[in-house]
Amino acid sequence: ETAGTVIKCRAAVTWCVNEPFSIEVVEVAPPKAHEIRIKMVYTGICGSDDNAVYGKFKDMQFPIILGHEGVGIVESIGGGVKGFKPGDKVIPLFAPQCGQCRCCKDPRTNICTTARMERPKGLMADGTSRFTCKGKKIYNFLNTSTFTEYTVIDEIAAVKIDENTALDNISLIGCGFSTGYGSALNAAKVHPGSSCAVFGLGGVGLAAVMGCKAAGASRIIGVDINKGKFGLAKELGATECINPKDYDKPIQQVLVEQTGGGLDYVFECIGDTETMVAAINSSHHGFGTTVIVGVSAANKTITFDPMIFLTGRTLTGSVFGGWKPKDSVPKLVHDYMEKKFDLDKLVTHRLPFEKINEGFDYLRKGKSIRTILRF
Ligand code: PAD
Ligand code: ZN
Ligand code: ZN
Repeated sequence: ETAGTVIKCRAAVTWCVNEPFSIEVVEVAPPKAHEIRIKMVYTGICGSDDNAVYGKFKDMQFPIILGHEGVGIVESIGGGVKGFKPGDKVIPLFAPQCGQCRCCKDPRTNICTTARMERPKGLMADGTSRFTCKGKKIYNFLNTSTFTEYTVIDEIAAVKIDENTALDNISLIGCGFSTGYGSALNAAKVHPGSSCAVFGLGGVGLAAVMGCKAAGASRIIGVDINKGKFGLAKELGATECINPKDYDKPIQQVLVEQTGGGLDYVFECIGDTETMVAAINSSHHGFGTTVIVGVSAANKTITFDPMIFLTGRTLTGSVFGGWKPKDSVPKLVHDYMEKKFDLDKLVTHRLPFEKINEGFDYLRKGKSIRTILRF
């Protein structure tokens, strides 16, 4: 019986920017009102966690417990919690859904006003933390923090899934898969017969390729500087792959030439401002749409010739693939169980939780798509 008590457990703490993960014993306080405490079962490693290690997010505070793509089981609930009970299988939501704010009530967006995406502060809604280690307060990451055996999450930032769900790979629905897949289906609304290019063939970009294919695109061009990603990209639906390093001219020029003037839809799944501009310039005038999915570094900006938009191109972006998370995640889990899409191919490595640094090493060296850590 752990409910109501402080739990001591293992967590991967990031003490400072650029430092390896340190497996520590942390204290996890019981959930307060409208919070739930979750025993993590699996967590994936996403490109955003890596960006966070390098301090790419604005106003992020250390020491911190990173991780946001996970799945677990409710251990206990705080006062006033209605939608969860101990034993429920849950997926944490780095993009919450309060259901009450103007954005939650508007079908045009999935970005809940409580999300504060631009300024993650790393604390619970009451301004305090549930994690301590060696007497120090530890911050959370994107409302979730999954690199720990137990975490405490606001009830608006988690969702219950079917009790019969196999948990092995389902953590990917908490971020990478849904983000990429939804960017094609919801943000771009790719239409049958269209041409698409996906910049960056990591977990997110490959899921975007899957989304373009599911939407019936007839041409899907994968773009990556690591040709080791091309095999899987083609297996998942890319009709061709291009390495910008193989050309003397800029990649946007190559793409425009090869597509008779540019693409219908372009996805930036890298998080680099230069490739964002290249993506915009690869889209066709009059109707080309670019979707920014990658997260750029804090304080970076892009500039462009206004003629690009005057001549009818569209630039947009999406968080979590545009899915309203509480509504959509259980449906995505259901569709996965019904084999309507196959995200298992995105999982290239499995490791015990304590080998987290090895998992990040695979990501940084371009060897993995998704590593799943088990607790
Ligand atoms: P990843 O590191 O697995 O994939 C990035 C890919 O980009 C790799 O295959 C690289 O080789 C490739 N790449 C790097 N530089 C270039 C370049 N100049 N030209 C072409 N290819 C290049 O990361 P990921 O797929 O997990 O995440 C990708 C981005 O998406 C990252 O910025 C992450 O922060 C962001 C993200 N956004 C959301 C969202 O809700 N918008 C969610 C999850 C991840
Ligand atoms: Zn992520
Ligand atoms: Zn809301």
